[in-house]
Amino acid sequence: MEFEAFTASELAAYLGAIPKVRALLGEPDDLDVAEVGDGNLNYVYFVTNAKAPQRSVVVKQAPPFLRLVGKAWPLSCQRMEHEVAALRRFGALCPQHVPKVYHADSKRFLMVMQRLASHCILRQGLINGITYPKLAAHLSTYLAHTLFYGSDLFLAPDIKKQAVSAAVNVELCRITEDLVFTFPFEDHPSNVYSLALPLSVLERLRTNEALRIAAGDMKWAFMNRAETLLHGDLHTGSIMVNEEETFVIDPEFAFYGPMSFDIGALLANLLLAYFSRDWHGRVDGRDPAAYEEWLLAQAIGIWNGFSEQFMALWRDHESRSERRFIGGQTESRAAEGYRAHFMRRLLADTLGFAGCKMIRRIVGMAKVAEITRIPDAQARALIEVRCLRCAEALLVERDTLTDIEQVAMLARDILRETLTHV
Ligand code: SR1
Ligand code: MG
Repeated sequence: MEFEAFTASELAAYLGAIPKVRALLGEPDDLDVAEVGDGNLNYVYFVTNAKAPQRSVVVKQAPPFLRLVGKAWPLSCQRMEHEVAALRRFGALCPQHVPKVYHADSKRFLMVMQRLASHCILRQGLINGITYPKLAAHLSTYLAHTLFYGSDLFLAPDIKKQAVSAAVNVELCRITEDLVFTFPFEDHPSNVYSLALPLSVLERLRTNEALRIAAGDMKWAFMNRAETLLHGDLHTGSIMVNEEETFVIDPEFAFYGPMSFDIGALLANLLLAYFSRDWHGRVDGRDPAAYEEWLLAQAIGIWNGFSEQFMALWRDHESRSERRFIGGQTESRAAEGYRAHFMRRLLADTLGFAGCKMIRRIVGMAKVAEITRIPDAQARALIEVRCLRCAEALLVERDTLTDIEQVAMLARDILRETLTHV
């Protein structure tokens, strides 16, 4: 079927014809429809009963192009099926952190999902300097459960291989391969640089051999290590929060890839918030230091909480299963040794992916609001240079940064450095 964007009345009539959705929303004539999407890919509508505003849903529809660019960048609408399948799978694994899907239509490339009306996008919350007391606990739980239960540590090998094949997501993986791992390291026409960013800093991304090798390793890992079902785009714009709850939305980039890619995306975005805090904090008239430390505490809490819960799920599963990943006579010591080795590698890869994700947000085409909303060109460039220095260190030193506290120290050191060339 050809793609057609709905008018408000068409969408209201469409939803009214789906009994389950009509039961949630009420009569089509009472519905207000507002297009609110500000993401890069899709249309997003809030549909609300004007007489009973608590009766509200989100409708998400994939047009046959990248919204950020328009028809000049065609994309298949089938991406919506990946998103629906991933939301359902993650929702089954971690229902407290994933919005409900009420209805999906693969012919209209849309879905109807739970409206999180009392939550805000985490990126905006971080720009506003809000603390969320349960954030690290919630995100570490989400990561541990989704990453463990999609992997060969839990699934039977035949089921896992079928799942890998069903989740192949060529088009959206290609976007990541290009925009995260390739173009930012080249003089590519899609790159967008802020004007005050020194040329020497850009040059370094292209010529620093250690950095290029590290980024190449991460690209290879992304393309070849089908470890588990990933969210695939887990930045702070894909998370909705309030004081009590945390939801992970928008998994259209889901595919079987390296576990550390999701954790790295989250770490990268916390670090981007960290390095830009000085600006946003001072604009608000607040001392940024306390919030900077809160951001680092989230990074530490997410990694530590994730690794504890992931190991606990792994141990618990093996204690009850006949199938152990590391079996044999020396089973228990070898298994614990392997788990420790596994987590060290996971941290190193997390840092490598975080580095790539930070670099792409500074020099690539799709940026983040905590940086782009800084109107002072010099202040912005200074923050960008710090982000790039941190990203480079994460990539190049990923094997020697062996615990997350060291990463926090690295970030603090870079924030305190006097930069002379901006
Ligand atoms: C061209 S799409 C740009 C970015 O938006 C998404 O959120 C992904 O991060 C993608 O790379
Ligand atoms: Mg998205």
